[in-house]
Order: sequence, then C-alpha cells, then structure tokens
Amino acid sequence: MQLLALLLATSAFTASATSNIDNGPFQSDLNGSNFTYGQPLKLLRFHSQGLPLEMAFIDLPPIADTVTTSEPQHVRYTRKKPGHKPKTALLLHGKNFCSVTWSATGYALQQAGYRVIIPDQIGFCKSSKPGANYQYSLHQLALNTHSLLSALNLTGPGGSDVTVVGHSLGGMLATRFSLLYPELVSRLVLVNPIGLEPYLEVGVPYPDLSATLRTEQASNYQSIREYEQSTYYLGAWAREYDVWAVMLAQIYSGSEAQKFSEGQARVVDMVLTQPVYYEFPRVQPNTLLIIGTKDTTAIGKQWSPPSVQERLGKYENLGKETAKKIANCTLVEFEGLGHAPQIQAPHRFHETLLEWLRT
Ligand SMILES: *[C@@H]1O[C@H](CO)[C@@H](O)[C@H](O)[C@H]1NC(C)=O
Ligand SMILES: *[C@@H]1O[C@H](CO)[C@@H](O)[C@H](O)[C@H]1NC(C)=O
Ligand SMILES: *[C@@H]1O[C@H](CO)[C@@H](O)[C@H](O)[C@H]1NC(C)=O
Ligand SMILES: CC(=O)N[C@H]1CO[C@H](CO)[C@@H](O)[C@@H]1O
Repeated sequence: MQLLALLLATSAFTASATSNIDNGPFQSDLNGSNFTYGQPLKLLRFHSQGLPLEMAFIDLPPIADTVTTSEPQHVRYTRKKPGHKPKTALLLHGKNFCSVTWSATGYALQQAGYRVIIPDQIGFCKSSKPGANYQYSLHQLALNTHSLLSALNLTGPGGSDVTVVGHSLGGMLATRFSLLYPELVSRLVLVNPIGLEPYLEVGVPYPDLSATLRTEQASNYQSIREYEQSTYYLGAWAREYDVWAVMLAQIYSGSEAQKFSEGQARVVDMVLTQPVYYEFPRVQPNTLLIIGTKDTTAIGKQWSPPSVQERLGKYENLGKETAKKIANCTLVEFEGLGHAPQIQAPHRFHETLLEWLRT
C-alpha cells in the first residue's frame, strides 16, 4: 500500500519510464500537420491535466559517439567514459515554427557529439491539439518537456549534460525550463527570444481570448507571409523562409484547424500574462544570447496604439539590456539579421553556436 502510494506520488510529477515511447512509423498527416519531416519521428504517450496526449519529437543520435554496423538501422553507442555524462541538446521551437525547423542545427549538433532531442510542444505541429480543454502555461510546457527527457532516461544523477536552445517563444520556454529545472540545464542558448520586455506593462492592451481566437482563425498563407516578411525578415522573402510559412499555413487549414487555433490563442495569452522578464537575474546556467538586431517582433504590437508600438520590439536594445541581467551571459549580436538568424544565415549561426559550446 505504501509502495503504491509512493509510486503514485512519483508518477504524478513525471511521465512513467516504461513503454510510453512509440517509435512509429506514423502516417505523414499526424495530429493536423502533413509536413514531411526528414528525420524519423517518435511519440511520447503521456497524461497531462487528465488527458491522454501525444508529444511528437525528433531524436538524433550523436554522430561522433556512434558506430554504424553493416546493417544501417542498427546504431551502436560507444561506452561512456566513467564520470563523463553524455551530452544532450534540447531544441525548442517558436510559435510559428516546428521541431523540424531546427533540422540544420540538429544536424550540426549531432556532428559535434550531441544527442539531439527536438519536441513539438503540445498544441503545436505534430503533437496533440487539446484545444480549449487544456490550460496552456510556460510551466506546463516545461513540465511536459521534462517528462519527455525523463521518459528518455536523460534526467537524474546518471542522466545527461543538457544544453537547452530556444528560439522565439522557444527561448521564453527555455528560460522558464531553466528556472524550473536548474540542476538539469548546464548551458542555455537563447535565439531572438520573445519575452525580453513585459508587453502588458509597456502598454499592450490586454485582449479578450475571443479576439486572439478570431485572429488565429483568420491566419492563412498570405497573412503568415506578410507578418513574417515585415517582422522577421526585414521585408525580404526567400525559399528558405517560405517552406516554414507553408508548413504553418497547412496546420491552420488542416484536420485539427479549430483546435489548433484554440490552443494558439491561449498561447498568446500565456506569453502576455506569464512574463519571464522579471526573473532573468535568477537564471543560473551559462547563457549564450544570440540576437539578430533588426528583429522587430513584439507580441501584441499589431493591436497596440502607435505610441506603444514605437517602444516595442527594439532588439538592438533588448539584447544588451537582457545580457546585463543574466549572471553569466555572452551576447552575440548579428547586425543586419532579423528574428531567425539560424534560418537567415545558418552558416554564421552554427559557427557561433558551436564555438561557444566548445569553450
Ligand atoms: C498538405 O496539405 C496541403 C493542403 O491540404 C497540400 O496542398 C499539400 O500538398 C500537403 N502536403 C503534403 C506533404 O502532403
Ligand atoms: C529507461 O530506463 C528504464 C529502466 O532501466 C527502461 O525500462 C526503459 O526502457 C528506458 N527507456 C528508454 C526510452 O530508454
Ligand atoms: C560563469 O562561467 C564561467 C565559465 O564557465 C565560470 O567560471 C564562472 O564561475 C561563472 N560565473 C557565475 C557567476 O556563475
Ligand atoms: C487526438 C488525436 O487524434 N491524436 C492522434 C495524434 O497522432 C497519434 C499518432 O498517429 C494518434 O495515436 C493520436 O490518436
């Protein structure tokens, strides 16, 4: 009886470690997203808020640490050096992106000896879309991500040395994840994160959920492209930007369209009402802050009065201000790049990232 109580208590905080990873294969249209991922996809099946959910993720083995046998599907891990924890990179996507957007970075980190885990968050991309039935919070998304690492046996004493890399909303989530699980995160990399300013306090009018829901429901390829072209990419457009806009537009019109929009509206509410802004001084890991200084992203800018708009999204200042607040932060500013340096200038981005990780 006591053992059962203990088991229940333990499993209340993490996903259980047995047989909840589904290695697929899966159909290409998964939970409302039909984008073809180049990498094999896995699913974590778990319960959260009383709901059975699936969290899709990409899992890349470290290339430097593996030996491929004559049968290419069998990958053998080399023996760990004693006292040397394997390195894991956890890559967190932004609101308008998916795990697969991190593919090139995942490949670069794989070559550098990292096992790379790239989840689609609940409500996004190829993961479950619980819609209005779910309480979205940065803490909940961080807990779900921790449950994934736990199910992969990457947490705990014998676990892994985890580097968390987050872009845009994923940067805000990476910050929250580091605050919640400081013992797990050895390094933190933030790439044009949102949440570097307290949007409501700066003057963004708080919107009713029905207003954000209408905006989400009206999203399509044209609106996504116009927004990203002007806000992310300095007015330019290229094939490398288009692929992610097409991927996202398909989810807004896909088989889970309504539930996707319900979730995304709540995600906007989450970003506005759950700032990490005040907690940067508590961030413990060594941090690399990569900022494309021409980025102008700010949540709620579109519906703010002009006097507020002109104060928001000034990444040429936000990087410097944030770097001063984090105890151990290296700031790298990319002059002339916008919201997604890893997409705009992948070579430069990966060079910077890998060089910092080597030191
Ligand atoms: C995904 O769906 C869209 C629209 O329904 C379609 O045009 C596109 O070809 C599909 N893509 C894939 C990879 O199946
Ligand atoms: C995690 O460890 C447990 C206990 O050793 C094992 O049963 C399980 O298969 C492992 N899970 C994964 C995904 O490696
Ligand atoms: C900052 O990082 C350096 C290098 O890892 C380390 O030596 C130093 O103790 C850290 N400082 C703080 C305040 O954490
Ligand atoms: C709610 C829902 O339809 N979830 C599905 C997500 O995709 C997985 C894998 O195909 C299914 O098992 C779930 O039922």
